Amino acid sequence: MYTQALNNLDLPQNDEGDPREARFMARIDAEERIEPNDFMPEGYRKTLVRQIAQHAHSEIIGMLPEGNWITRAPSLRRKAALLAKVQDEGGHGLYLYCAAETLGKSREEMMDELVDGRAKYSSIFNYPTLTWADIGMIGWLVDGAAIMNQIPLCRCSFGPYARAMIRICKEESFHQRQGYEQIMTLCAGTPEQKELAQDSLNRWWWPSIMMFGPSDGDSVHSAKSMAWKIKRFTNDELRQKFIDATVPQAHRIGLEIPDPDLKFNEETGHWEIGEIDWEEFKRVLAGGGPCNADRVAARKAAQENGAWVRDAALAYAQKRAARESETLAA
Ligand code: FAQ
Repeated sequence: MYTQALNNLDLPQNDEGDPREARFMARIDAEERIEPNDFMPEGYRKTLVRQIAQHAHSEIIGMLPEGNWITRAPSLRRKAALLAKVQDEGGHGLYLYCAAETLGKSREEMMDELVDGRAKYSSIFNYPTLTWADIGMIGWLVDGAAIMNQIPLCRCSFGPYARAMIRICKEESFHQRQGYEQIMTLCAGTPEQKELAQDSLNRWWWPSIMMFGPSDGDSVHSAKSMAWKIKRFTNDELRQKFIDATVPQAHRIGLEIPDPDLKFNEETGHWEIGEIDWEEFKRVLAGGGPCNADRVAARKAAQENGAWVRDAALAYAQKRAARESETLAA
């Protein structure tokens, strides 16, 4: 109704000659939420499908490095927390696939793209979890980076994505807290335990910094995504917020950031980091990270092993629908 009313307004046409695009931009500028059945430019729809699907895949692939430690957690309490966290990540993936489906992309298509290697997912999940400390480090750094990036997405202009992000962020905040608590515990333990935490920080720091994506000058999609209010901050702005929040947390528990060029700029009030190894980032995105092949193979196996469950659920649903229509006809 609302869209129809807007479509009847006599608004100026935009460059591409479709008056609906000008109305759409007016709604974006007025901070209105765009819903699945509303008019949207094709570029907006495609950008959302791309970002939401990549985000969903990241949550699902992100279950693998942590799942690797469920059977080896050092206590029942740690095991229960890790199990719950991995399940939360699975839930986030499912909300996000639903949000992408509202834009006309089927879940089957998204899954196929993931298992045949066409779809991207976050670079961070192509690194291995070698020690128990890596589990705490993922909570502290990876969930920490994820919430820094995702809290602004709660204000994304596309309704289903923004609403999914509200619940996701609540859970990710809890994950970050429990990860930091795990690392604090190691740092307050024996020298060997503290060394485990430092070694893990040394391996996860730079990949976490890279999670925010290419620097602003190289980000292909940021300008459009910011204009459409899908993204509210640039990649570098979010990266800086994360660095400023995390460096003092590391220092508080006696850990050293593995960056000889790290310094605090008194004038700007920000921590400045050394050069990011963008060659490593590109290599991981191109499939050459330490675990890319394993991650995709694990998803492919899960997809194949779960085929009978999907077939059985479909057969049951079809049978039930047939029975219901027979009852109605009788
Ligand atoms: N990894 O032009 P931009 C989590 C790609 S969830 C891989 O700057 P954009 C939860 C990008 O897709 C973590 N690819 O792109 C958890 C594009 O490729 P394309 C995931 C990357 O979209 C915690 C190209 O580079 N979070 O951790 C990466 O404007 C613990 C050019 O880049 C989200 O997905 C990367 N790091 O900005 C789970 C949040 N960075 O499509 C388990 C939503 C960039 O042209 C355990 N996404 N690329 O082929 C976003 O905010 C954005 O998509 C960015 C990238 C910021 C990731």
